Amino acid sequence: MAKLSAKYPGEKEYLQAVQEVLESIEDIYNQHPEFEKAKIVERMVEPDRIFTFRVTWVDDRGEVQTNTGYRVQFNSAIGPYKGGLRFHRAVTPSMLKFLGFEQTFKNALTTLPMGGAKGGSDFSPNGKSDEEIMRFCQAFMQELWQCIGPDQDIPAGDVGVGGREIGYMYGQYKKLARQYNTGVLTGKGSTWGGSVLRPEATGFGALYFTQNMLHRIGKDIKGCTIAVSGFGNVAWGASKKALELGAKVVALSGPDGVCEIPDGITPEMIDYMLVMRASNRDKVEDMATRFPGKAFFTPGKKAWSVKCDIALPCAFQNELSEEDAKELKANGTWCCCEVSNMGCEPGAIHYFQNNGVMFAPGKAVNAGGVATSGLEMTQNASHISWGAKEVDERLHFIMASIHSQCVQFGQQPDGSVDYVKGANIAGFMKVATAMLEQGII
Ligand code: 2IT
Repeated sequence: MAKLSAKYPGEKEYLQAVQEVLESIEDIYNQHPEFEKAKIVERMVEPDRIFTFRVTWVDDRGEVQTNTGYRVQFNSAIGPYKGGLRFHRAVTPSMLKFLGFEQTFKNALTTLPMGGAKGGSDFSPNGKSDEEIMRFCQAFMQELWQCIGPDQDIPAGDVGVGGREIGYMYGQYKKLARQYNTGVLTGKGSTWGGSVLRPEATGFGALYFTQNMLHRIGKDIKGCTIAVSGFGNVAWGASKKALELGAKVVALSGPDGVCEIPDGITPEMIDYMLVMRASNRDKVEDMATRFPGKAFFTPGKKAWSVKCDIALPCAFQNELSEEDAKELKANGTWCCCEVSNMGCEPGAIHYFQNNGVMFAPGKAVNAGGVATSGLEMTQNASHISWGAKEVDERLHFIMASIHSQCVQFGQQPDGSVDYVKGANIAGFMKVATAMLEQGII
């Protein structure tokens, strides 16, 4: 860690993600001298390669705009590079390195053969028109297409990249590469190679994982109150499944504040989340405006200020601080499943773990998204498409398998499970063993 911090000073998110994994694997690493001999950790924390490129496009006023695009190909030990693209004003190499690093272990947990990658741009979709989004996606793909391929590197969506953006990028990829293999991107539309349930999969998978955790201790999610942060694709899928399982989503938040929903979210509100996402306004207040008397907006507050049984961070890294963790616990929260990547600050995780709040990390909880991308790749490669029942059954199986890997590697002497340790060790052992077997490369 000391060497890495000196080499990459200021890469806060990247160093944070590496530190968490190294802390978890320390004991098991020291039991394997062959890992140390092959310098597995030193090799694993460095991305295989990073592509950086200029993206220039013209806005609706005719002005020329320039952004920076990236693709971080992190690790290919267990399969081709796989991971999403993030379009957000705060994107930096540090952010994409943390996400690519996390993706490597997450993908290893899914049981599917996928390496880790991440990419994106400091382009902000906020306030952009549909035409501007299309022109940006096309300009971005003008560079990216040379780095990717269905057997090399398969991007998908992340924050700021959904079905619409994947559509524009796929269209441009075909023009440039003259390759018509749908498997080059996942999260496609369902009529042109996309898997049914891929849009829902991250949120659905997170709720299946939560159910697994609760069932292990003899509880059920039915009747529980849930606070959700964000109102994008992940928050949408999580709210939809929570409602279906009989839980009550009592809060949604955005960068502008929180909406309290005392009687619980309704199907109409869940549908409206899609409208809010497509508007590029990034304001959760719109929910309260649309549903007066049912959703109540407070500016500047987080979802963690609302009393709930279960907290589901579904938005952005470091969105839940130690202070938030304390507030949740004081209000009676007894479980937090991190759905966003690295959604909780280290202090929050430690506080939960030391104060009897069950906690599971993003790389386990949110892996249903990329796992269903893996199922989309399988369907594309076989030129078939599965129905919802088949995909959902596989997703259930994968989330149960991730949960049991966490239990296997995270079981504590007192019978409880350290899900952070479990997920990190299970993912690490799979990647490390594959790297060892493939020699010094
Ligand atoms: O963080 C993630 O796992 C994603 N954004 C999904 C990646 C994917 O390739 O589906």
